[in-house]
Amino acid sequence: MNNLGLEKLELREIELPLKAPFETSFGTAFKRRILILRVFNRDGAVGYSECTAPEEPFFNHETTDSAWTIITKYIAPLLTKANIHSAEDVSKALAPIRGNRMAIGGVETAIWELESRIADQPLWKHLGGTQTEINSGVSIGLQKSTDILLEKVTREVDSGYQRIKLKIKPGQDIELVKTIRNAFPDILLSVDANSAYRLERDLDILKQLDDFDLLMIEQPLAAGDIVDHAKLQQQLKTSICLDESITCLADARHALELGSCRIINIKLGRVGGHSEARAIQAYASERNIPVWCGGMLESGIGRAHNIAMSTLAGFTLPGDVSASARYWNEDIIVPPVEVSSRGTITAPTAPGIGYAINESLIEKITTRSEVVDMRAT
Ligand code: OSB
Ligand code: MG
Repeated sequence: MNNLGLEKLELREIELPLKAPFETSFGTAFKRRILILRVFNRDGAVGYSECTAPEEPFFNHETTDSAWTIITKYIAPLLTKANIHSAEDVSKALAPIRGNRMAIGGVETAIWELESRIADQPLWKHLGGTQTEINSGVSIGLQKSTDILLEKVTREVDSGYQRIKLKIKPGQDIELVKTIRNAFPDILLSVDANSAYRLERDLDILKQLDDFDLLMIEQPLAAGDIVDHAKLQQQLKTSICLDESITCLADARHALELGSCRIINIKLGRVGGHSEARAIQAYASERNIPVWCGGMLESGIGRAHNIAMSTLAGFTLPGDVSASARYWNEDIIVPPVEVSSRGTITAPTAPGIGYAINESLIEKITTRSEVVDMRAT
């Protein structure tokens, strides 16, 4: 028995060229190979989502290809056998799968979207969101020169974004942060290292970052180095924010109990979907730990899910959810995500993710697809 009446799951890989390459400490993305999911129920209702797994296993272990395999071979069959009465049941049913949370999150968020459409309400309300407007920041990749970086930061500050995040790595850190801070003494500024530093080797450099009044230093050390992050936090004035280290509520609890961070970045895919994201923000909120919504260079569908999640009360800092036009010439949702001159995004009023889907564009850029039957036999 399956009250949501799940009948089939469609996977599509689409290819979207990025307007400009995006460089982090772990590599450069030139285009995205994005897995778009569509779940159908017996009454013809549909739910859309995006799996946030990147092309290569450098951010975490997952990839577009690994997610495809895990979804078709394990997630769909487990859900077919399970008793799925509501979207809240999905993550429990998938608990036997170790890791692979971006694959799980892809399917889980599609089922939440389906359920909100059946309930005829915006996904953000269906999740319990209360903020009708979310605060938007930008993440700016490593650049060829500090002059180019300064130009990019200037453009984003001028368009109204509320917080600027700079990617850093060893050898490209203090000098660029100093330049941006001198040019913009008052902006909310943070840095993201994507695990590029090591405590014993880099403590001096990391301590120098304390001079720039940063809002946070995101994920300086390796994902598993939660003890070293705690040691580092004790020696810094600046708050550490964890991204890669937090894959579930238990990780958040461990990090907060150890004192490994004072801020948490929540990414829907990384934590396995809306239920876990909601649980983490509630847990953090009770402990006065601010959270914000991270990004994985999503297309409009993933972006819309991020907007819905960001309306939950615990999301008190500007996130990395920015305008579609920063990344895409043409997005797969209509209208694209737009950001006001005050750096805000208004939560949509239509049911589900609240944006129309450009099906013909999706069809045109699909490179492979597969449909998995989910009817119980
Ligand atoms: O660590 O936040 C990150 C992009 C790809 C992989 C990891 C990260 C990022 C970003 C970009 O910082 C955020 C976005 O605008 O989507
Ligand atoms: Mg990050």
